[in-house]
Amino acid sequence: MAAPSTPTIGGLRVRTVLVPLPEPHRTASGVITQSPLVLVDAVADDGTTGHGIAFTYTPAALRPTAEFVRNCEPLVQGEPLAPAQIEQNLAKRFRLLGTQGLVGMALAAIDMALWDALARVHGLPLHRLLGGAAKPVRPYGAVGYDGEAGSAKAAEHWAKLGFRGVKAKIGYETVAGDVAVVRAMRAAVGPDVAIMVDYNQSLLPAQAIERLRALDGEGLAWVEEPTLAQDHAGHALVAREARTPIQAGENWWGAHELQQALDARASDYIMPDAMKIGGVTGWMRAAALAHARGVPMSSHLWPELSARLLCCTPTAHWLEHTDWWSPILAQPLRVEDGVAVVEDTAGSGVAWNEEAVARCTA
Ligand code: SMN
Ligand code: MG
Repeated sequence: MAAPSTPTIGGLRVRTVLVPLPEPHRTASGVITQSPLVLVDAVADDGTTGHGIAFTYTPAALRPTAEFVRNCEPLVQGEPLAPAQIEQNLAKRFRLLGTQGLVGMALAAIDMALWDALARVHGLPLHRLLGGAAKPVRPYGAVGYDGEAGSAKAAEHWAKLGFRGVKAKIGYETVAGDVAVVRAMRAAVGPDVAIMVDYNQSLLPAQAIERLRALDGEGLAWVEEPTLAQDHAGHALVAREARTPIQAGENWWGAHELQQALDARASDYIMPDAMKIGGVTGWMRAAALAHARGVPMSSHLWPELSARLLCCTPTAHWLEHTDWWSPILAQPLRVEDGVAVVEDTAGSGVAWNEEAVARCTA
């Protein structure tokens, strides 16, 4: 039987939304009250449409990123719907400029939309298009920088929903503050729920080593980004000194930076961000590197897409669960009995709730 022919890319549709968070998400490095998102639709010449998301963190980057995606349309229009080949073409096209920052965010959203379209053309869920099969992926719930009582309450909320892990933002004024928050959460969730903590790059390596000494006895599943994300040597120093596993990766740009971080032994675990790592194409390269070195790999944001990608990740670890973008999605990720439900529907799991998109248009 002949395979269906590959359609060509007809064009890109680009929209911008600001999705308010139900509650502000505080970190040691700033607060997030809304999600500025660039919604990218890749339309194939047979009408099949795939969807991708760029999260720009700040509204200041929203329109420039959208504009950059629009400016990329002539570079992909009329080309075969072959995302890995398009990635190579665009990487070459932007080699002199570089593919980090807004460029990387735009290219990743295009990559996500192209893979989603390809999966839909073949009538397959993304994980099956990539040769994987649905498997249980454990999500953890997000707890903000909300003090002892607030963090314990949020952790208890996730545990009651069946989540087997919770991750809190820490980096309080003193290490005693960090320890108090961890202990309050432990008292709220009991011994069987994993607790992770995230410093969001707020410490110097020497400070991190000191704080880790106090936290090492608390049974934490990991300590995330204790110091600057791009300081791989600093992270490696902390990882060598700490008994608790170090986690990092959400701010590494592309598989090459991930490889440099692994070479530097910056982190015991890794958690690439589907956008900063370079979309589906970048994720699969990262998964291969993690596999080659036996490093457990979790995800950052993009829960619907990441759940499918973790099904194709040999060292899959935890899924970061956030529902921030659920309002604009037709089918947000469901969690049942502490496990993410990976539906067997065609695509990457991302499709729009058009009414909500219209309400959030920015
Ligand atoms: C985070 C997520 C989204 C915005 C800011 C910070 C975070 C995490 O570091 O790990 O979830
Ligand atoms: Mg983090």
